[in-house]
Amino acid sequence: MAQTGDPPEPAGPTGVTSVTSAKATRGADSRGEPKRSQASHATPPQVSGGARRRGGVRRTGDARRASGSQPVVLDGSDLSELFEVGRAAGLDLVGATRAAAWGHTRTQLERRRNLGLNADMAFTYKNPPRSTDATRVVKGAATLIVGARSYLQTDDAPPDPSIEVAAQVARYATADHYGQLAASLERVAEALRARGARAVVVLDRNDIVDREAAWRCGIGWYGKNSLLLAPGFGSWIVLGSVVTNARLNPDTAPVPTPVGDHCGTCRRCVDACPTGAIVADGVIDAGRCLSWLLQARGGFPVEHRVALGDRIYGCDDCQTACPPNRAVELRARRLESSDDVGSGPHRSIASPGRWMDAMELLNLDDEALLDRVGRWYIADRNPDLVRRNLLIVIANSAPADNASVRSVLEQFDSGADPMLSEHATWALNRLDDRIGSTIGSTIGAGSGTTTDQTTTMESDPPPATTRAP
Ligand code: B12
Ligand code: SF4
Ligand code: SF4
Repeated sequence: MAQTGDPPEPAGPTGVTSVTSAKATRGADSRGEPKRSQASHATPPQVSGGARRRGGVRRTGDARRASGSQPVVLDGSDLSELFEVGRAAGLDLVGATRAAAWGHTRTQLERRRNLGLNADMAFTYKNPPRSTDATRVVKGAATLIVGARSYLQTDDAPPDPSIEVAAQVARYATADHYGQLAASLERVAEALRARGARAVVVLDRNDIVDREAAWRCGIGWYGKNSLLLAPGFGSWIVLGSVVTNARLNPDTAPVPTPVGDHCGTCRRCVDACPTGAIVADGVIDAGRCLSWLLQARGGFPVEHRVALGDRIYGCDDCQTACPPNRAVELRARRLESSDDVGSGPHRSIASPGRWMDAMELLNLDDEALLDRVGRWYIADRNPDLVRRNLLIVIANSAPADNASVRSVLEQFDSGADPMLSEHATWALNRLDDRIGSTIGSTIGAGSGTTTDQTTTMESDPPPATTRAP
């Protein structure tokens, strides 16, 4: 069983184990932000991960209770105890850092917003000074205790063959991983409150930039796909924090060392992105990212409809292409087959809800459809945005000559909603084009040419619409 604090390191994607990235060369700023130059493989002292132990929590800490204006002070032993609470409650990794205004992150948000890279997303972009300063969450915030929960899935089963048109859900959305993470962090917050501190759980909202908190705790490194990868867990983790006014004792609970870059010269995620949304190392153009476009209001950009493929919610391509992620998956499968479930990310989650029946969903009424996609972020809870996505998935994946599929699309084509009608028109044209491509390929193959128009279409912009919208 792995000891806490020593999750195994993944092999560097290129065999490079100590690399100074563009980001890593950025030194400490005037606010004393940590340097990103430490390309250390050593697990930082404040991170605790690996095996999740169950059972009671030893009360070994001697945190001073808050009395009047006296702040709660956390020694190293108190932190260990709080980490233990988190692990017992289901966290795979937990770390701590001091709360501070993150000048660099604020600048990044403002810069990317000015460049329009946030598309029309609000989230952390809405108020960068607020989402980069934990004292806006808790008055007098001094510490962040950050937790990560793995959502690695080792069972990547193909869709049930009885589903005529299978729509794919990204792995993070197949179960309530955020809810489970929040519940685990809440146990840590309760333990802090029991010591007299204020403590609030934040995750995946506008409050703070979750990854920066985790990076500062030494939980992982920033990948070129912008995701945070934890040694031994990869990027299959969701992140959240407990913001508290309890202070770290600088002598016994030193600030951790961030994990150095492990990407090296690898660029697999950049190359794998179907829309070229990774526009610079660690920078995503949300206006091209399928994960955002599936959630955004309005029409789905025509130029990215073919690239959407069969995705109905979220996109995992820049993660499945990632060598450290693959290594983590392989290792987890090996552990499963050897019954050694005591170490590493061993949560064996079959993929419930990873594949959905697109035709069935499209036939549901508003209430039933929203019920089926329950936890997903859908702007204004507007079910037509889900239908919009389904129409594209069907256009890309349904058997092109299936009469019943066409008849459903024709109903939307002539329906009252202009957005859905336009997407249905596009879908019917796409089916026509796919039939044309198949015939073209067959003729090409028969005449000895190497034309493969179907393949080309998967990466090229869609053909011009020939049907009147
Ligand atoms: C907005 C948002 C999105 C947007 C934009 C994503 C983006 N990259 O900005 C959209 C909708 C596209 C999105 C998609 C996804 N998201 Co999202 N999203 C968020 C949210 C709400 C805010 C992120 C944010 O503030 N971005 C702003 C920029 C400034 O932050 P950043 O990208 O981290 O920027 C840092 C790096 O650029 C780095 N950096 C700076 N210089 C350099 C230089 C180099 C060389 C490098 C490598 C890095 C680097 O420093 C910056 C910060 O200081 C967070 C939750 C939260 N409250 O934080 C979840 C969050 C980031 N999302 C998450 C997830 C799971 C996803 C998806 C995987 C879901 C899916 N399967 O579809 C995809 C992944 C797409 C991708 N490649 O990013 C997780 C990520 C967990 C992880 N392991 O990193 C988060 C943290 C939610 C959570 N609490 O767990 N998301
Ligand atoms: S989530 Fe998909 S579209 Fe977005 S950056 Fe990753 S691979 Fe590209
Ligand atoms: S695929 Fe991307 S995130 Fe993964 S190691 Fe390579 S460059 Fe880093």
